[in-house]
Amino acid sequence: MSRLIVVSNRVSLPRDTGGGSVGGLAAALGAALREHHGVWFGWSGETTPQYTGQIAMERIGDVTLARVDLEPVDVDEYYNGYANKTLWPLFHDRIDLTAYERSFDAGYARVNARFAEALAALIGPDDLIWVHDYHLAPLARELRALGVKNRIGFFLHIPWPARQLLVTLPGHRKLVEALFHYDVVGFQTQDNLSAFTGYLSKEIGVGTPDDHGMVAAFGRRTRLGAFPIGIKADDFSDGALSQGGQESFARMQESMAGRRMIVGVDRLDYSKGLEERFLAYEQFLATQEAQREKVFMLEIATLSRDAVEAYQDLRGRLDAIAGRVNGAYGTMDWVPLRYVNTGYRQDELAGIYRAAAVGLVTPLRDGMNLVAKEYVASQDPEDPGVLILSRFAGAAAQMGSALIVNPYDRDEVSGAIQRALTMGYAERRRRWEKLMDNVVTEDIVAWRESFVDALKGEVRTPAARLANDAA
Ligand code: ADQ
Repeated sequence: MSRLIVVSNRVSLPRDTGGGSVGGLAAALGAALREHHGVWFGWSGETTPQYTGQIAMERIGDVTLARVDLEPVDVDEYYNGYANKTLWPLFHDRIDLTAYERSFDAGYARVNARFAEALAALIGPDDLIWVHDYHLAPLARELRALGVKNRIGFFLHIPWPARQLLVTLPGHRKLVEALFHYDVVGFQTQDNLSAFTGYLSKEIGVGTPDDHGMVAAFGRRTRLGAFPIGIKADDFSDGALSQGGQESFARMQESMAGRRMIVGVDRLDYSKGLEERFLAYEQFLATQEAQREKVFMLEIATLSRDAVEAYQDLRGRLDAIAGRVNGAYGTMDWVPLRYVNTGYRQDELAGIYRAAAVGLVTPLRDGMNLVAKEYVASQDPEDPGVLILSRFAGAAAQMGSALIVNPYDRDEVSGAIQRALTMGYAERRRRWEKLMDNVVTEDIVAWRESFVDALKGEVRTPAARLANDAA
């Protein structure tokens, strides 16, 4: 059996998270790695004054973690720079926040070349290599230059931007060309895939992919597909009933004092639409006087990328809006907007989700958004809450039974909150059942199996919906 080598910017098995949040991704990849006696390679998260290329190997059961330290300048230019100040904002349609600096470009190229060199030494002849996300787009090209002939796949967790935005990136063609060194390139949604093939057609003059999603460009052939990521549903449905889940549920119930809760859970990121969400909630409080003191909103936003200015600015604005809303509407025993920057364990989150009558998930742009799926999976089937979901989350393509909103439209979001709070039981249950059906069927196992099958060269439908469907 061939080994699976997973490569991502950071390497973190659940064990590493020190009791904080355990990403579903880490769990899912962990399972795939165990099955394939795999290796997980990436940055350790640590810096060293001078890059050595030394790999710290650690074996946990059947999985080997392989981590390298980076220099501080790498973290500035590659991670905080090209990844988080150039590609992240651009791929989330924020060209106003996108910084183009030559040093970032050079740092990105340097770290990818260093990763390739370190990784190449670990690769055996039959190994499958699965590279994750925008930090590492050029990795396959670097590996090929070192003579690596293995099958290599790339999955993009974030959206692929419209051609009109992508072409503002100096070197956009080089970035796209790099992806053609992979055997498989996977996107979250058909829309993202169409944006990619749209770029190929207009900028490169390449035709539509064939029936297997194969497309030829830059002298190479690659298979394109949409592989919508899911969650491990029972982590949340069972998690809500676990001891930790029940405790956080009970704690919420007690603090609610008979009021109903609207919940949001996000990394504190401008793509998540938190500012717009707070303003829509403020509008709801202004217009639905009868609901005041009967509901409250809990926003749990963990700090993220705090070294990047745009994140610090956003944090300041959110603090100000939360203060204003609570100052204007709060009473001596009612805080309308509870806003916390704490991270919670997965079981605790499940209990919180279950206690909420409304899940408010309103990103301005999101590759998928797993919180929407986690909220659904955590509900009590006999008394489920209502999901309000942005049309700009990748998840909206699968979750049409949510109340779908335009997060920029305060009236619409405020109206959807009122509709969710007043929805009749039959409709609430019907919508939830449809959503839950999708969350359970198109789960994280389906996602990784369909991608790994494609990487092995096997075509599986419908899980791996291939590029020709998008045409
Ligand atoms: P993210 O942008 O991080 O992921 P998301 O999909 O919502 O977005 O995943 C966030 C994860 O972190 C969820 O599992 C959530 O439970 C957890 N989390 C968030 N806040 C937390 C808190 N306060 N405490 C504990 N846990 C918290 C990127 C893309 C997404 C895509 C995923 C997976 O931006 O679009 O869905 O990758 O591909």
